[in-house]
Amino acid sequence: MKETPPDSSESLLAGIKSPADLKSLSVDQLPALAQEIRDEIINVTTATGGHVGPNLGVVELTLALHRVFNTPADQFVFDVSHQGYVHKLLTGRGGDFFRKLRQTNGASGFLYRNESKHDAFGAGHAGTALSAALGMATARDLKGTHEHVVAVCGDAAFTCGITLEALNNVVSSTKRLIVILNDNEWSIAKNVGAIAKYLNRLSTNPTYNKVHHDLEKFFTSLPGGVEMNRVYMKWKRETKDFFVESSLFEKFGLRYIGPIDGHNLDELVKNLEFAKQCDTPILLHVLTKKGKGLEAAIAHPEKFHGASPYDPSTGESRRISVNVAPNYQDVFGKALVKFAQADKRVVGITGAMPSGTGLSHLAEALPKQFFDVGIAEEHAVLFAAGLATKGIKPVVGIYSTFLQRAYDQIIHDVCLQNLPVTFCMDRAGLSANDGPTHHGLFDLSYLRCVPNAVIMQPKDEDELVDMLHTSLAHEGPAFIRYPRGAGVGVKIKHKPALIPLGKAEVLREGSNIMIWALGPMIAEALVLAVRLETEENISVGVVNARFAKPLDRPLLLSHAACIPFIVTMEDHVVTGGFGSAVIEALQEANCPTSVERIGWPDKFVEHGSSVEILREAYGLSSEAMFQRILTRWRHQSTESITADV
Ligand SMILES: Cc1ncc(C[n+]2csc(CCOP(=O)(O)OP(=O)(O)O)c2C)c(N)n1
Repeated sequence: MKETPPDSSESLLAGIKSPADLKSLSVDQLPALAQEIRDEIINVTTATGGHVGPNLGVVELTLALHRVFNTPADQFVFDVSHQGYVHKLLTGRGGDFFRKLRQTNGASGFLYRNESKHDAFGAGHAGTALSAALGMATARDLKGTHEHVVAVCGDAAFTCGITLEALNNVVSSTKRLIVILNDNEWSIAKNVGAIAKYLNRLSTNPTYNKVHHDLEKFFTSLPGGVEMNRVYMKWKRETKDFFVESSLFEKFGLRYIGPIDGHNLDELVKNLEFAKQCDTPILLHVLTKKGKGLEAAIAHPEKFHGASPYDPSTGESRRISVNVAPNYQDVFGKALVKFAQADKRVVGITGAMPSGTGLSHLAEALPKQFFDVGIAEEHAVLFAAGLATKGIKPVVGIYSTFLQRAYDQIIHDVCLQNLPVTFCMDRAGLSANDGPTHHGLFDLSYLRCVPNAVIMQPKDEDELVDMLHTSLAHEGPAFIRYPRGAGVGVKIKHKPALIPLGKAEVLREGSNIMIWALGPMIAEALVLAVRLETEENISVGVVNARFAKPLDRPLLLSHAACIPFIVTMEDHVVTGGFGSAVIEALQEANCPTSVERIGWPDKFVEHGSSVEILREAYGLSSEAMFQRILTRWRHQSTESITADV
């Protein structure tokens, strides 16, 4: 591993504490600074992992933005904001803070308004920049101030519905907005759909733009040329492409400039200076190379979009797998291939996440039964609903956090019509390094209240396959949640079993306390049960709840009838989650049984070095849970003795 270069007076980067320091450098120094920034990003991410490719691609673009504009007075809104490392390095977040990227007390992997005054808008989900920037530009106009607002959007952001909704509103909302289309042709995988094809045509066939540029140049060179150019622009709009085709963006009323070489600082600065003076909304189409400066990242753009710690010379992951168990997403992807081979009606749908969700297995094996719809979760779910009306069995592979975007489609289109769509929600639970935009901590709460939704969580990878099998056989919507990473290492049965809906599984009997747990919390519950029994002589049972909805009420009520204390455990917020479902069921049946809910609090949990560190910080370490259950049990026992007396 390369050593992280020490801060030294010769290092240009070390001397940059704010964008003003960048502006004090000469133009000639910028290429050297760009190199230092690339080295720093590579050095740091080899150890921490992170969004390597996207950031290496925007070094010059970000330098040019900070040369031309003045943050925080001017405002940049980065889409997803996963490409914000360079911006962080230029806005006082270098050195040790950046070297702890995505770690506890280090820089977040995304931008946050509370991390820096230079972060005008936080994000982690795609497609929000244009809309937010338009809101900010409109607020500026309403307030009569004059700062610049710049939205920096990747090409895949234009596959998002919200970006297109914002585009539709730009000219009716403001006259001054600068949009950077950072086009590297990649989403996480290769960008997909008609817009990707269109952008490719636009960037590889600059004739259109050249004709316009030449005419504009010609008009502005004439006496009274600025006015003539204005008339020409108006005419161009009104002739409706009769003379030369205008770009899609011009049809939406934005001025289009491009394609611009995104690694040519001089060209970038000139075009940004021009954009700064424009009195119409303008889009600069900037072409960049994802991973520029790191061979492995250029060769493997998908892997290096978001990489785990790696060896920069080989590109190989440094993560030593101590766990021989396969990842949940691979188990899901491979199982789906088998179900889809056996039944041609089974199809898989992803919103631009084929490898992350494991659907790449299906894409390779059965491409006709696989759909990547782009970063379009709302469409993915509605598309699935449409497919389901015709007897197709759609499986939407999606991260829990990104399914949030399709909430109305879940309610209005899938569940209301009781359509048999299966949702496989990956990354359900804490996603340590990525932080609050990526934790899958809300799905039980937002799904539990929707009629017809069946919600399950497997205890291991074998049960995941059973649940997929059960969902595909179910005549209505089914949601399966499972965590990031490795399963527990159990053998997967040759023939999957159907699980009766709403049937929990007792893993361990107990007479004092019964722990009802979901998913990965079951292993924790079993450890606690043994400890409580051996160290404290408390008899503790454990239930694999399997279903958050429908809950196994008969079993729960039978426990409540003879066991005085129930503990629920979930990798989810307690507010409205699984534990709340248990309390509701007991309350409806008038059971006075005490319940202790263990889960994440009603807070946005920050990023951290590991799940364990965050669990510790929130009182969810094994020891803390042990003490909590014990304290509550003792308190309860004392109370019941007092009551008896
Ligand atoms: C709503 C949502 N869905 C999926 C993702 C996962 N995701 C993160 S970045 C990304 C691709 C972004 O591509 P692009 O905007 O072109 O930027 P690039 O990384 O190529 O610079 C995706 C799909 C997300 N962040 N948000």
